[in-house]
Amino acid sequence: MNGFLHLGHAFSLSKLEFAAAYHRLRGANVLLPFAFHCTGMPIKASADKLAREIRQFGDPPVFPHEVVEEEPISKEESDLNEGANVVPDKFKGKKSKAASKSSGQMFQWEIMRSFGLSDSEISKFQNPYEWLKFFPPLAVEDLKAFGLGCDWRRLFVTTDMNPFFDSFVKWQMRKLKSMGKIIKDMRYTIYSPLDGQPCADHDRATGEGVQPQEYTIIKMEVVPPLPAKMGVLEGKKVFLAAATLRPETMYGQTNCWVLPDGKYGAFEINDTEVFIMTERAALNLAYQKLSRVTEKPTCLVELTGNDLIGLPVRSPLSFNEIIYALPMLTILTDKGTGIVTSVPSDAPDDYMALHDLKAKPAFRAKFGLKDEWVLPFEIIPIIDIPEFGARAAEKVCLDLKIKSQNEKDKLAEAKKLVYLRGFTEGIMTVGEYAGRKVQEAKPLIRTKLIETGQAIIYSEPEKKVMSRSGDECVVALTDQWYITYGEPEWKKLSEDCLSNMNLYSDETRHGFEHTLGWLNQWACS
Ligand code: A2H
Repeated sequence: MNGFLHLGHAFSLSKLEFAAAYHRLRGANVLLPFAFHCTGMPIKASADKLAREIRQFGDPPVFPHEVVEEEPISKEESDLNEGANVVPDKFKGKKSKAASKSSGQMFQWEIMRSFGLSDSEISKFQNPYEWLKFFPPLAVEDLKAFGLGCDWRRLFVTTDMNPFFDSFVKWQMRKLKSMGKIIKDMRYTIYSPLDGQPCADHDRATGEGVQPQEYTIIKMEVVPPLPAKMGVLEGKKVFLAAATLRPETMYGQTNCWVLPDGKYGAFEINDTEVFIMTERAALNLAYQKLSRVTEKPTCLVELTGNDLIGLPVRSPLSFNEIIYALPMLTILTDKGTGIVTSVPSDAPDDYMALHDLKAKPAFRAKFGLKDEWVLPFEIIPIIDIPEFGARAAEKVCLDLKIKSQNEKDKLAEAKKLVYLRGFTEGIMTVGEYAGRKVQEAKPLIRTKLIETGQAIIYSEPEKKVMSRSGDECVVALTDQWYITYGEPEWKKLSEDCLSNMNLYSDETRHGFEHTLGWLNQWACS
């Protein structure tokens, strides 16, 4: 109810309307009630967004852009502004090219105007309860025009606007809690810093279905003396923070990678330790209790990749006691920490980038690399993969005739091949777990690195997520209430219940079975 009903609502509702009318025609006494679901973030986020615009641009607001009259809204924009439910051809409001281009979103004020609200009315909608008073009666008019045969005496809205409904929800939650079905736990959750709370699927403008992706951050200790530019870090323990999905490969490190033009910073993790990484990674960590100041990264010095090239580091498990930071041109600054540890035996990207540096003296000269940072470092065999051998990345790069680190498509293919076969069939040939399968060794090595303080857990959204409030989400480690749907006994009861139910199509039954199958602990609020 953060806007008018649209054709999608009519479509979904048609199934109920047709079924109700059909059974009524067959003589059944059919009850079709109706309710407005107003719980959750869509309304609150829209109200907050409006309040922010008024604070920033006045009431009525004067937006700082060129206004284009009568431009129909595009499909993508109307998807983004799903709550606005603007019909492309009918939209005759004003909208800003600048605004939609820069953020991909309209101002909430403009969405309200497209509903036909006057400037003097719009301001009231900063109060979320206003939406619940305004939209449901208009929706009832539309539903009547649609011909919906429901019993209008059985109509309600959710939320604490409705004390009866609210009491029911409270009763239900207390009952579940006393049965031990609701628990509190710390979890990695997609989170909107602007809203100050978790950002669930329906609270997202983009990134529906995106989950937290967990990495291991390897703490590569920078060997003193520190270069002049990092003087302010004197007395601290400074680490290059490398994000990896393959902690079991750390025996084979030959160097680490930085993006020459990439922006990095030295961020305080606690009173003694400083991590060098991208600001984006520091922000995620700050929401995971890994920042001197909670939820706020504190940067002691801004750096570029060029400042880091040539830094000597000591890295956990590495057979090479000291390795160096070298340039890699394909590092993404919106993934991991922007620092990558290099294992050329098992990572095709690492193999090709090191190969480029070794084979091309001009390339080394371009970045001012000393030969001794590069040339002495050879592939270290650490994992044996059937048919691929112990230098799997090299073999696959040669087989696919990859010529440089810039052949992205071929490298992606190589990576897939090595990663899958390595994980499922690889055997460790070195270290404490030599002879064990990679699958088994991986969690053991990871746990050990974390327990000994040589690595930490890091999590970030697997793809970019934008909240409906308009900020980019992070992964936060939050205290959350969960309903324990996955509990074996409870699940069994539900499955028994389902098998006793009379459903009208197999598709529906399979849908229920599928969901009961995966549904585990689920956040509730
Ligand atoms: B992996 P996914 Cl041995 N830009 O670690 C580019 N690549 C990055 C990155 C960034 N900002 N941050 C991390 N990575 C790399 C080891 C390794 C990795 C081996 C084999 C395969 C492999 C040693 N390099 O990754 O896109 C890091 O390299 C292939 C799966 O999140 C990290 O793990 O799947 C991996 O990419 C994360 O890639």
